[in-house]
Amino acid sequence: MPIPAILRPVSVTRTSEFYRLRMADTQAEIVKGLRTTVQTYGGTFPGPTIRAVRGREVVVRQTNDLTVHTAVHLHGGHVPSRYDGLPMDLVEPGETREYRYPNNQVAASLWYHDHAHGLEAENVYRGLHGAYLLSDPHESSLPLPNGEFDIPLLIRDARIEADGTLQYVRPYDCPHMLVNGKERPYFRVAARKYRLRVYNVSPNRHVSLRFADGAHFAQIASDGGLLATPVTLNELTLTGAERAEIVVDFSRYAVGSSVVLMNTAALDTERPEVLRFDITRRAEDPSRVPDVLATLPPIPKGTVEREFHMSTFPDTRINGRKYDPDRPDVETTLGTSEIWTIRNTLTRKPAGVFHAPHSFHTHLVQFRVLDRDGHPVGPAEAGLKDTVIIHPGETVRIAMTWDDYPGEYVYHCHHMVHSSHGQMGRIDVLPVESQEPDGTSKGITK
Ligand SMILES: [Cu+2]
Repeated sequence: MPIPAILRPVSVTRTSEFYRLRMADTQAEIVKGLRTTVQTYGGTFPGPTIRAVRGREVVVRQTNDLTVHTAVHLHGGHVPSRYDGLPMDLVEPGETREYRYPNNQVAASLWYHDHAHGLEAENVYRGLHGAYLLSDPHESSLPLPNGEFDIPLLIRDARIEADGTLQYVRPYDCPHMLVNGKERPYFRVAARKYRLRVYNVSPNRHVSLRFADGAHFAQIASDGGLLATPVTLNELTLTGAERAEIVVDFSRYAVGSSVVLMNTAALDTERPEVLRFDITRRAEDPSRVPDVLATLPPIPKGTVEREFHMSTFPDTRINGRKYDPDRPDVETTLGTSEIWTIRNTLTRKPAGVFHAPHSFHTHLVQFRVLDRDGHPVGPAEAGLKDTVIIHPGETVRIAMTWDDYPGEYVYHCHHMVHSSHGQMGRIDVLPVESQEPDGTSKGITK
């Protein structure tokens, strides 16, 4: 299993790191012995990992040397609208565009990926995705596994033909599971604890990950950062674009043995194996998982409520409408706290339909998940989130505050085949001056 290289800055100033990336086609060996043409950031599949530190700006100059439009979005990033990579804010072939990320949020496993209107699913599928690991002094001070024992796992599906061609097809025709760009790889580990940053970067599928022996592990972080306390699990479900950081202790295995990570949500026609860990050596392990990881901010007290109905048939829509970049669907005012009720209008999961759950994602903010069908969510979903799974028939409520940056943003299903077909809405965060004279905000879902 490859580990994506850490991108080196081209220059560093007192406040900022400057990076350059070129989007271009290249060839990768995804399946052993086959050459596959992919779209890349910086020539690697997936793209290189950007490491950022809270309080230091990251500036990325992106040059599009592909033949398709692109837009680069920092998923989970608290970023001004002009650097958000909105669907119509395109980098045309041959163009260069600078994105500036302030990194004024807590440590989190973010990722950068394509967001060009109508093309994001295919562009991400073809390779335009990479990890962006933000650290902060508090997180760095914890005794968690670090350095070579802190590893991102970018998991996704694909269809590779016998001649190596990467076919862009329906999700239930994608039998190849890739981790960091290789099909069902193995990873040589020491018999000690590892911090694994698990990403589901599949365009259109959720995964449920479990070790073949049912071993437990500790979840320490969700999309937007550390959980308050670690959560012990033996299965981890991640919908499209969700992340979880887990600490796995391989010291329970003998040197020379192996353990396989399986996807229990694989179709009957697919192999469930995702990744094999080979325990090859002993190692010192001064790391541990503290009982208390972080102090979470208070849950926003929403003063505005909105409802969103996510439909699948006859086409993927939100509140019956398809995304129109010229139509604001929601207007709010900077600083407003809101409660959003999101319902998956499918009443049950149709047999064999992979894309029945939706993956609800908001730009700009991390939200909190209040409840699922009226029941409080478990501790793994109680931290900072930017993406949440909505199963058929379910209603999920989330709360957020639209703070710091006025401007245009989007919210959408992160099953990217759905968003590419219009399951996305536009939210305009208005500056405070535009409040109504009586002081009420324009909290109206049109
Ligand atoms: Cu969807």
